[in-house]
Amino acid sequence: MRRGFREAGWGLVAVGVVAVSVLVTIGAIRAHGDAAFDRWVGWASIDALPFAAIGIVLVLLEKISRAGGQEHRRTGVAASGNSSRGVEIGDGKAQTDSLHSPTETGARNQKETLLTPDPGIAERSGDDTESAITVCRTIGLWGLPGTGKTTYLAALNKALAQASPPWKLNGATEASANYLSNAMARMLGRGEFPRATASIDYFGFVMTGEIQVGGPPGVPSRERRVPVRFDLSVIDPSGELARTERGRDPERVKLVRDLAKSDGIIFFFDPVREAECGDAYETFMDTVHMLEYEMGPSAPARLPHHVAVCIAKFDEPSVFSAARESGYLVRDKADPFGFPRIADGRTAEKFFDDLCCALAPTGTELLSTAIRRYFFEDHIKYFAVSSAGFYVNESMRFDPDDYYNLVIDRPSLIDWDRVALRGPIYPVNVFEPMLWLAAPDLYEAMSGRRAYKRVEPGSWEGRGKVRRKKPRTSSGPPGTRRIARPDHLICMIDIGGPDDEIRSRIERLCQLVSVVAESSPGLRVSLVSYGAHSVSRRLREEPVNVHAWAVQGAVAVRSLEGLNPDAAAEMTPAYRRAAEIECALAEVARRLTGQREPVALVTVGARPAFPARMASDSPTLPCPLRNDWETILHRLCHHRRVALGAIVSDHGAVGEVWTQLGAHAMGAVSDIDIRRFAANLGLLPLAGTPDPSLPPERGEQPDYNHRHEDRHVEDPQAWPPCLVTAEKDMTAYH
Ligand SMILES: Nc1nc2c(ncn2[C@@H]2O[C@H](COP(=O)(O)OP(=O)(O)OP(=O)(O)O)[C@@H](O)[C@H]2O)c(=O)[nH]1
Ligand SMILES: [Mg+2]
Repeated sequence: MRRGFREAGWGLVAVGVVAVSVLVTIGAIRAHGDAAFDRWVGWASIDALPFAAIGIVLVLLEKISRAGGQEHRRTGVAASGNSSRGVEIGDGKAQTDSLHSPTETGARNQKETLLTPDPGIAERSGDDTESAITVCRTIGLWGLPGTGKTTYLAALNKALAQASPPWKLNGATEASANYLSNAMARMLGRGEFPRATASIDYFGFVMTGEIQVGGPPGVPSRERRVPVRFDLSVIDPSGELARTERGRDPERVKLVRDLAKSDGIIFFFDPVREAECGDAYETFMDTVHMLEYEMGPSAPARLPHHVAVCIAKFDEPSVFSAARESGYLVRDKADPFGFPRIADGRTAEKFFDDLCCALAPTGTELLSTAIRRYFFEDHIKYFAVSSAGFYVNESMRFDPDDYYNLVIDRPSLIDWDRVALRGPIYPVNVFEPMLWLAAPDLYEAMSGRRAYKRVEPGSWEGRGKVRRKKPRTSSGPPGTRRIARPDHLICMIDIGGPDDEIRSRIERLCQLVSVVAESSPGLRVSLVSYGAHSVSRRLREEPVNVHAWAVQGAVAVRSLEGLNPDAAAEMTPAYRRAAEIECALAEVARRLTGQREPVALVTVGARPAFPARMASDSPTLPCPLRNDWETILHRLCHHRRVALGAIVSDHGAVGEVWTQLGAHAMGAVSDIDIRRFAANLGLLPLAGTPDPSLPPERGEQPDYNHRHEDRHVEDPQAWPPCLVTAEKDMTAYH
């Protein structure tokens, strides 16, 4: 009910009641005789009736308008016009939550009442927080180690600043304020992630801002801003405490007690960790049983907490591509960066179910059902969250070919110690779970105003995807075609596996380099060694190493001789199924950026590359850096002429990668004809007639009669066809 109308009504009642009763009383006192007195009393009754009726109508109208307001603003707290008065919880009892230990708030969930803001608040557009709706909440974070709980908190401040209109986050205590400024300095300033949490951290935060509610976006006359203040107590435990192995460890019991008393829980599910460890279901069940026990026998059939289920690290290439391929992505039309996201709620829930099913062998498929079994369905909401956000390059728009915002120095899949941020963070969906838990209806008001545009599943497929076109044909006169001679020989050697195999590979490569260096003293030679990703904490990792780059042949031979197979062999146990060819290729491609000279790339080894993502038909774990050897090789060959040669161990090379790496020349370590191999790559003149077993172009006679400087003006069509560049349309990359 409008304030002016209400005040006028009550004024009328007051004047009516007071003035008329005074008049009637005076009249009655002065009345002469019983008849006159009775007449005054009669007037008194008649006059009182309409004013009483007006009063009753006003009371009823007031009641109705409050009930309407309550329906729209269910947040569990009654607000007053002054936040310093504290808040009233549930039954109206004044409440001042301790920021360092959760209070009896769990019980409050069961008797959650509706928010009734001062009716004037919503109308006072642009008001400061003096008259804000104030909400007091205890939120617990729950998730296994490394699932991104602390990073989420550290990114919250940035997420709030990004909101429209922007929000503010302050520490409610000195320790919390210090935490916020340190986390900001660490993540935004130094590009570092937070350290692993040691036990249980308690924070007190004050979130203040405004929610725009009312008409549809862009209709200012119907919009209004509602100032809001959240007093949050946040519990951030170490993920170790969620693990079943910790049994009934006192710290773990304390955590469960804290969670039991909290109003809302943010549950972190990290698909990358789950693919590696597969323990989310088991630990969820264990903790949830402890929670049930803690709530006691009088608790309702399901746990009363509100749970925001967060699919963490949505920016991880394996997670992001899964969402993209399944068509879950949307863009917020108002987002200046055009970041893709997954709509909260139903869509995110479906994606969560998909991820759980994809990880089925580990039991994860049971997790989604278990969450719905232990919490009330309308108390659960799903979010796809990225605290690190997507990388934004100079274009200041999301780039589907370059969005990963992490730099991984050398981890296994879950070794987070050496991971840093690549650029500034733009958190995606970090504010939303917190807002939903604190004030669901304000969240609905905010999210209801968003306009999403669907990203079609195929819309980015042309980028980074291979399309085939007809192989190029030679334009030069037959038999006289010149083959460009590589300026640069790049050797990539696998230094994993049995000692004697490594030794034979090194010997063979030494032989090749010596032979070609002797014939072309100006040739530059590079040496890159690679092993396998560790993919688990138990396995050691041998990273890609560049031992020599663009040096003389003799120097490269010395580097090769310096490779120590004994030391390399010591690195066992190592992952045996694959070798990090994709990372070695990425390193080579990086170093060749901007150079257009023809190169020969010789790879020595036998193991297949790590795939970019988990494949259902392959047991090999994906590359932790999500490097895709095929894409890198395409790019490498697209920008310059690359002759590809492979020398494989005697037990044979496995996988398509070797077919492509040996596109122009292939030989076995034990019986390779080094001269012929080198000639097929254009590194040596080929003696004798063309090899009839090779495609016509490969067997053609290279022409070495040109001077070294002439190489760049040769017919680009004349280079031996690289399978990769010749068969695949690279225009899609531009
Ligand atoms: N790609 C990506 N990685 C993330 C993100 N958030 C966290 N990480 C990575 O996950 C690691 C662990 O994050 P934390 O926030 O420390 O995880 P936690 O759940 O607090 O871990 P504990 O304190 O050990 O329980 C970080 O060091 C990052 O490498 C994210 O949004 N995207
Ligand atoms: Mg932590």
